[in-house]
Amino acid sequence: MGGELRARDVPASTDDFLKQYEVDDTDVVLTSDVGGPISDQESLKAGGRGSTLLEDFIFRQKIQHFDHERVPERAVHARGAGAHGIFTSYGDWSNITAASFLGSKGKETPVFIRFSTVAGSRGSPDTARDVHGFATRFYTDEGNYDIVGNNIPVFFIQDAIKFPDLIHSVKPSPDSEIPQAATAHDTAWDFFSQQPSALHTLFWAMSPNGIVRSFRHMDGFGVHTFRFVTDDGKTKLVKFKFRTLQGKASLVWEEAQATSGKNSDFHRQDLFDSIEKGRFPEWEFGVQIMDEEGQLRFGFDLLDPTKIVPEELVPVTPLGKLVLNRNPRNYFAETEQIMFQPAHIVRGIDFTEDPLLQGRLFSYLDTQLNRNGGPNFEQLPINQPRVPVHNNNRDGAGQMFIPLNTAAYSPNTLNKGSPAQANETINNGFFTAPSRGASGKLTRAVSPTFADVWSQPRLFFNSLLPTEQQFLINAIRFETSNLKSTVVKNNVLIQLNRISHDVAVRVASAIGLEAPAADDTYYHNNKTSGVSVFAKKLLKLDGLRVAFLTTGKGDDSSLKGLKDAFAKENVDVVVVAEVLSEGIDVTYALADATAFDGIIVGDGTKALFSTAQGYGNGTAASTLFPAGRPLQVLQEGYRYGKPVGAVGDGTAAFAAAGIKEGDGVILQKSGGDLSKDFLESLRSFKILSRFPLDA
Ligand code: HDE
Repeated sequence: MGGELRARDVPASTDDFLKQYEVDDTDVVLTSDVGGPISDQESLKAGGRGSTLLEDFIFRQKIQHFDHERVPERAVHARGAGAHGIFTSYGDWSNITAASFLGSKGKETPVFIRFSTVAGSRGSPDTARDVHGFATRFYTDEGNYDIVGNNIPVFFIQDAIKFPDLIHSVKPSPDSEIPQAATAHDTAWDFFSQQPSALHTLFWAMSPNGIVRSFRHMDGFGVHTFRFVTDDGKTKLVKFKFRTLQGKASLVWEEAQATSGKNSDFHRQDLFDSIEKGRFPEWEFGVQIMDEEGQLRFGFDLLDPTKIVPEELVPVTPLGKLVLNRNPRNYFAETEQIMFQPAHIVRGIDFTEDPLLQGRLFSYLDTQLNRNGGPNFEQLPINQPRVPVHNNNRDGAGQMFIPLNTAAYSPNTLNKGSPAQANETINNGFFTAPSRGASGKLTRAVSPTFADVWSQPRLFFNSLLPTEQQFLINAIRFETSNLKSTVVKNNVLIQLNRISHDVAVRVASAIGLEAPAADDTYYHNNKTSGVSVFAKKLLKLDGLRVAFLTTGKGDDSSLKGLKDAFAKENVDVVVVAEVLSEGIDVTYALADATAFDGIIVGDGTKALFSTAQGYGNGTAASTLFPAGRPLQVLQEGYRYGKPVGAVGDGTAAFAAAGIKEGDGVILQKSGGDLSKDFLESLRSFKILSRFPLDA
């Protein structure tokens, strides 16, 4: 055998591997599934008015295929969107890992990322408050490598055996199937308050990190500690991070709720449109690198997935950049059928003993078998590696290939010992880090090193801006206000009180209960960076949308200049008027504050904002539907913390809306240009000073 391992006839390492599977239905004749031309699309009946015949194979084939169109949706993370891209390594990282995709500077590896929410079903709204999935597949030249991570760096539980309990508690109630894609119900908080390992992740989810502006505006994390292994067997512990190069941004809760109704595809559309317009979202992929020795040295256990390693203690080493640059061509074939597994690993990367990770290594294969009805799902185009596959796995439902080797076992002589074991001359095989070992008495206990689950939620809370802390408290107030059980509510207060007496008191005041007396066992004043959403300005404004509210009668001489200035930053100006016509993008009937990141009122619009057109007074002008929509868009945009601006007599709208001068209220001075100030305000994204803090 030479170094060349020949496989199925698939092109290896092509950028666009999937092309060979694409089907173009243009200028062709309709056929049956087995290729016979179909000339008539009516069903076969006994007489013009007669019954349909069982004999009608064309009818049966079409309907039967339709009846089987669905596969089970993912048990969790059912709602999602994905895209193709490229990972480029910044360097040769063979000093820390043998992973080939990190083997040289500039090396490119195709990727597919699927983003998701966790609790909702496949048709649930995108802007539900939730942890967000961030699952990345690297189609490396040594096989597929998946990092099946989230936008929140920690997880609710420390042992995989509790996963069904967690998910049963957050999913809708088994009797009514309510609420969809939400944790604001008794079972979820019953679990969270009985299982305090959930608190840290819960705090992240209740903060702005749980209601991201888009998938492009969030980081991704591998969550568990993994191992890097070099060719000569040296190992390091690592934590993975994908840092968004757009910058982090989030919605506010009321806005997220309204968006769910106005555009339940909000995130999916943002991702798709950004890529279609060539504004490719980017992330920097990096690792926190730690020695194997002293795994408890930070005061917590590196195997505990409810802990972050603060970046002050171990900074992130950037390894490469990931760019998403192509949308799927078929949602089902690509995004729905991609089947990630934490066990999809490549040489140079190894697992750790984190009990959550260990359980996931079983669960994902099992769930794929269930979704696909057999073991050949890796043969689906989106799942195939970009390198040849050779082994003695055989048969099963939907086998797509024709294996020629009749000696489908190993060792064999009849096929010259092939497929042969990889070795140093013919590829290197996987290897388990030589540092790993196992010993100890069998036990079903949680490791005592996992016990403190309160200090890090406090670290998280301490590290937020005051307004973000307020958002978090308001979110817990919202969720707990929905609870019926006083026992659950009190249990929640007991847990919150272990993190912070202040938080417990502020939540208790809203739900009409008393917080317990302060319990300062876990109280401290430490802070860390990288957990806040709004502490840093956006790095890029790509794909943000600013409404320009106008009459559509051409009163707006400033519009062209504004559009040009915004286009330089890839910000879209969406012109809103009463009637669609040349230069008008949407009508007031369709426009809603949730669709925009900022709002500018154009010149000549005074009449549009006349309070005489307000709600309920029956004096709507002309076709405006419903009455007062322009005012409503402005007021709600302001309330959701968006920058608002006015040109010329557009300032009259502010008086009508009750908006006073202040941060993020940008008025065009005579002869001036508001674009610079407005763009600067967009970079802050939300005007936090508009949101009141508890006294
Ligand atoms: Fe998952 N998880 N998970 N999970 N998970 C699934 O796999 C599971 C966990 C994550 O876009 C399922 O293909 C168990 C942590 C993402 O296709 C299932 C445990 C993290 C996705 C499953 C966890 C994740 C999934 C459902 C506890 C972040 C979507 C369908 C041990 C590090 C991937 C499927 C995609 C999906 C099981 C915990 C992330 C049932 C048992 C921790 C991003 O196999």
